[in-house]
Amino acid sequence: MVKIYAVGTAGSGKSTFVGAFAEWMEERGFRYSLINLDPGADELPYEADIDIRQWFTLPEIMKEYGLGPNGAQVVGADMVALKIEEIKEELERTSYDYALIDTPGQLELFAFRESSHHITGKLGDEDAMLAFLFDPVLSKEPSGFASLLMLSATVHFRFHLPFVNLLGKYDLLGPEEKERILDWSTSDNSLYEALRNEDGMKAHFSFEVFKALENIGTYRKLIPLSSMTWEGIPDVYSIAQGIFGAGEDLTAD
Ligand SMILES: Nc1nc2c(ncn2[C@@H]2O[C@H](COP(=O)(O)OP(=O)(O)OP(=O)(O)O)[C@@H](O)[C@H]2O)c(=O)[nH]1
Ligand SMILES: [Mg+2]
Repeated sequence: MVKIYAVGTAGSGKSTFVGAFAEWMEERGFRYSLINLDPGADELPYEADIDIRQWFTLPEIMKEYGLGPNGAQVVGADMVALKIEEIKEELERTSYDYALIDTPGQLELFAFRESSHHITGKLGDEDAMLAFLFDPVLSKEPSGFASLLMLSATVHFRFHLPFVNLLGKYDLLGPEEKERILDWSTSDNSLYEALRNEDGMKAHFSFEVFKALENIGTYRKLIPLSSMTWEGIPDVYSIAQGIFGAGEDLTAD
């Protein structure tokens, strides 16, 4: 079973992506499981087959441990890992080709806590990949875009799983913005030029960041994604299929 983890900064569109991907699969008669690992989720735009909130929610953790929302998020992230055996058992009751996994709003909890490795490892990381959503507003500025590349590289470095970078909420960007951002993602020259034109200290720092990115070799095409128009969803499916060869061949469609 191929597992696709939706990751990204708070509000980048992870949950909506999971919901849209599920609808897209549903329309094609594909079979999938939806897993919510975010105990802080209020309302989800999809019906989860396995929902961490069936065991605990953020308000419950806050109350039980006398914590504020941030402390409770940290405890919640570790508590998810403690439930992973049960999640795995539930998942194994299905024999679907795909599992779409929604992660907590705070990217750093998923990216930096050891419990996340426990989660991906237990669920099986040999057929798992990360779909990293770029926030479109942050992506509009060269330094914001470079920061997201850095963040995505950091997440990649932490997990060593195949991943795709997605330019989220693509429908919200204007034609010129779309072209500019996609250009930055494929041509290091154009990103370099854009960073150079940013002002003062920021430009110097951005340039150093740029050099680091260039050395790491994180240049890769961003896939435009809109959970509203479904643009990009077939691409994510095809990439997953290309890596793992699971599910039905889209080209046969
Ligand atoms: N126009 C547009 N809006 C989107 C898209 N994806 C998400 N949104 C909106 O962006 C907001 C945040 O989306 P969510 O899916 O909740 O984002 P999230 O990353 O799960 O948020 P947290 O879990 O709170 O971090 C919602 O109002 C969504 O309707 C998209 O592709 N296009
Ligand atoms: Mg969410």
